[in-house]
This record gives sequence, C-alpha cells and structure tokens, in this order.
Amino acid sequence: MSPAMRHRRAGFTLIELMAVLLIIGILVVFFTTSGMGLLRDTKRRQAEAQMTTLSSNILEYRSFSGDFPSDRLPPGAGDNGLNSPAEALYVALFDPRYSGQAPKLEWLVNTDNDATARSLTSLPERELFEIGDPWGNPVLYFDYRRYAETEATVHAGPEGEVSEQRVRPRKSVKTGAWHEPNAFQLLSAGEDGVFGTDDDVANYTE
Ligand SMILES: [Ca+2]
Ligand SMILES: [Ca+2]
Repeated sequence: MSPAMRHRRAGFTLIELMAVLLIIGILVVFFTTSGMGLLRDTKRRQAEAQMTTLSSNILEYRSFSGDFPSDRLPPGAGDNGLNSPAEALYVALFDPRYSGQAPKLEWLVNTDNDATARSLTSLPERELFEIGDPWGNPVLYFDYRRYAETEATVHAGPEGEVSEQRVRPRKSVKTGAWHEPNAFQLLSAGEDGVFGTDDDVANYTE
C-alpha cells in the first residue's frame, strides 16, 4: 500500500469514527430524555397510587375510631407550626392504640426536622414525621371539620430547594364549594414541589 493510500484510509476511518460518535451521542440524548420522561411518569403514577392507599387507610381509621383523623396535633407534640396537618395524620395512623393499617415506613419524611417531647407513636423514634410523596415532600392532609380555618405552613420544594409554603384546603374552581366537603383532602405538590400548580396530585378531581 502506498503512503498516499494509507493516508486516505486513515482519513476515512476518522470520518467513520466521527459518524459512530455522532450516532452514539444522538442515542444517549434520546434514551436519557425518554428515561427521564419514564421516571417522571412512574413517580406520578406512584403518587396517584399513594393517594388511593392513604385514602383507604383513613377510611379504615374512621371505621375503627368513628371519625376521620384530626388534622391538629395532640398536646405534647411540640408543634413548631410547620407541616402540622401532615404530622397530625402521621401521629393518628401510627397511634400505638390504633391497630389498623399504617402507611409504609419508607414513605416517612421529616422536612422540618422536628421531634416530639414525648413518645406519641408506636415507632421508637421521637421524630415528628410526615407521610412523604414520591418526590420527598409532605402529603398534606385536611380534615373536613376545619377547612375554613386551616392554613398550613409547609417545608417543601424541588430537591434541595425546600422553602416555606402556605397552603389552604381547596375549593372547586367550577362550583366554589370545598372539595370532599364531608371527608378529607390529601394534597401532593407534585414534581415541581410547589403547592397550587398544575402538576399537584390530590384525592379529588377538579
Ligand atoms: Ca416534621
Ligand atoms: Ca405542584
């Protein structure tokens, strides 16, 4: 093979290599993007399934104790005014006197890092947990008895950017009436970690 031919051959290989790298690059971008989309869909489905499970836990609680759990913390909880309705649901469903189905332990989060002064639940930890959504933010719980007077301050946000958000029970945009007027509302801030945006997940539909 003459030196000129070897040179041409080397040039052709380089073009082939660049073409292969380009194709690999396109494939990586394609699969990363569709993978992220799939992950997003999976978490949303998990959040919707969690709403169903939590709703049946709460209904079971009512059939056991005669009413829905209160969204107020009991005395001695050392309430710091953050995440309180979400913590009240945790305390009710993990009450040592309650023998019904409790939510999964892996769901528990504590975005405001607080603890109770005395033991209130069947768990050994004194941490005042919340039931967390698939994105790690508290699932808010509002009990129908106090919709009008409740405003929660929640520590939530997209990963690593937790901030204080004030959240009230929701009314229907169409009718102006409370959602779930005789039961309870469960609210997740969704993927964006912000309550009140379109990606929120709830136990009711608008
Ligand atoms: Ca907490
Ligand atoms: Ca949201």
